[in-house]
Order: sequence, then structure tokens, then C-alpha cells
Amino acid sequence: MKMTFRWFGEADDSVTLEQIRQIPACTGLMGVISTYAAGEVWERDAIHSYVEGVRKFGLEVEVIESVNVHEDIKLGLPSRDAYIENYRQTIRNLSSHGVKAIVYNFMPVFDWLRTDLAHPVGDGSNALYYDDKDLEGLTPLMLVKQVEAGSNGFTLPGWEPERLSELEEVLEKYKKIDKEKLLEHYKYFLEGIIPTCEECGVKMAVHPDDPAWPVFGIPRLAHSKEDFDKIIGLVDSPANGLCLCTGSLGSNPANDLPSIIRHFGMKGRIVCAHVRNVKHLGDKRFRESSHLSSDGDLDMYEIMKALFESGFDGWIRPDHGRMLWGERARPGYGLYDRALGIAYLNGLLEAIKKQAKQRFRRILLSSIS
Ligand code: DNO
Repeated sequence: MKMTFRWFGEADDSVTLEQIRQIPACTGLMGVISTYAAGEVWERDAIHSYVEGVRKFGLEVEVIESVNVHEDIKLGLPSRDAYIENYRQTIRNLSSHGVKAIVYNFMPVFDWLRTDLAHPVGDGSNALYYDDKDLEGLTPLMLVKQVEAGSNGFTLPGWEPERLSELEEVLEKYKKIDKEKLLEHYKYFLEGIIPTCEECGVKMAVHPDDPAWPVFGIPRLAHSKEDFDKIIGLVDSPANGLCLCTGSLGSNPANDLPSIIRHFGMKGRIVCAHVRNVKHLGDKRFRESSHLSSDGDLDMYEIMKALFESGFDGWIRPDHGRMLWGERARPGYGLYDRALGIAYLNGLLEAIKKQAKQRFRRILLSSIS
């Protein structure tokens, strides 16, 4: 398991590489090059300067996040073939710079969604928050404006302005798309790109819907064990994998995370993991918490144990953190709480590994005595 950190690039992140490299056990990034709009080819020069800039700090860039899928692909429009070809070229370009995994999502229009980006936790810190009821009376456009206003001047991943500028037009097109149609379009996309991934040695990792249910009546395909079984079955290849995001899936208490992890881990389909905790506050209402098990409703020990015991050997990172100690950063992506998150995950992992070793030693001794 390799510990990593999400980083948006020098011009677009309040956290520095100097700080990231000082976090214990953090060996690399899940990187983002936020200059590209969905559908554009990520050029080799830009990838080169990002990757080389990071490597100077002794960190690896084996995973890239948010290579966004153009809406025309999800909508199944005739223009999709050109965008799929661009995606293939991006995969080739990333792989030529050592990238081995790509985190993406197939959520129509929105990436992750919150109704409050700075919800008071009660101890002076604040965190991302969602209440389905707050969406009542809000149009998608109003929500976008609200998110922009609360984002501390940063662009939030998945909320890139160029992507959302044609929001109303795109939403209108989705009126004709149901879950089955979306799944067909997803299969077409995967059939287009997975052979390229196999040629290049790159694995795709689909991020779950966040929150783990449809919003604004638009279909969503990736928020339960059953959904992921369908997705990995669309194209049966180890390159068609998952980004197991505990906070996204865990927003729905019906998702049993350790069992989901064991299920897909045993199949070798978990490519990477985002590990964080959430506090359920009611029906479709939650607040993000610190990573600590007792601060939220997810059992982080069982989650880490399931990852370890299912033989997961991919990349892991802490996810959204609370805003602490007066830090001013992109909501969810400050330094402090994510670094605390890593320290905690490191501790859990050390204990889990030592327990496994002791158990193994005991079995060995009892078999020879
Ligand atoms: C949320 C992130 C997502 C993820 C994208 C991948 O915080 O985990 O933005 O990176 O869905 O496309």
C-alpha cells in the first residue's frame, strides 16, 4: 500500500510539496493537472513539467485524478468518438510519464456535491456538509453559484467553470437519459479506452457517486456493491477497476464498507483508495468528520483491515479534511486535517500488520510444536 496525497499544482493549491514530503510515509501524490477541461488531450509538456516538479521533492506521481469524461460521452452523442480518442491519447501521454492509474468518474454533470462547504463542527473547525432537504427549492444553477461563493477562491474538483457554463443546456439533454442508457454509454466508453490502458499498463479507477444516491433526478451508476459489480462486468479486465472512496460510499449507511472492500479486493479490482470518515445526521444528511473512527460513523480500523487482508497493494490517500487552526484552503483540501488523517491511517496500518505477523507466528509455532 502506498500512501499518497492529492495535490492540485503549484498555482492552484495552498499546500506545498515541501509540506507534503514531510508527512510520514507519504511517498507520492494522486496528482491533478487542473488546467484541462473535460474532453481535452492532456499534453505531454504539461504532464512533464508537473511530474518533474513533483519528483524534485522525492515524491512519485503514479496516480492522476480527475481526468474528466466529456458529457457528450455520457450522453452518447455522435461527437463522443472524438472525445474518446482524446481520452486514449491522454492515457498514452500520462503513461509515458510513469502514471499507472487514473481516477475518474462517470457522474453526469456534477462530481461530488455538498450543500455547505464550511459547516461548523462545534469545536471551532468546519467541514463539508450535505442535506438533501437543502436542495429543495434550489436549481442546479443556484447550487453552483453557492458552491463557487464558498470555495475560498479555489476551483473545486469537478466544478470547473468551463464545464458548468453550459449547465442548463446539458441538464436538458439528460432528461432523455435513464440509468440503462447511461450504462450503455458507459460500456461504449470503457470498450473504447480499456484496450489502450492494457497496452500502456494503466489502470482506470472509477470514483463512486458522492453522495451515494442520484441528485436533481439525474441518474447515477456507481454507489453500491451491485453497481460496481455491474461496472467491472462491462469490460472484464484488471484495467477496469475502482477507486474505493469510503466517504462517498459511506454517505449511505446501507453500504457495508469492509464487506464491499473484501468483495472487490479479492477480485483484485481495487486500484486505489480514498479513506475518510463521515458522521450521519439523518436521512440523506451527513457531515464529514476527522478520520478517527469515534468521530464519525465508519469503522476505520475495519476498513484498513479489510484493505490489508484482501491483499490491496495499490495507492491510498486520506480524503477531505476539516478546516482547522485558521487554515485557508480549498474546502476539504487543507493540509492539517489530511496530514492528521495520514498519521492516523499509518497507526492503524502498523498495528494491523503487527497483529497479522503475530497471528502468523502463533500458527507457525503451533504447527511445529
Ligand atoms: C472528491 C474527489 C473527486 C474525485 C473525482 C475523480 O473529493 O475524490 O473529485 O477525484 O471524482 O474524477
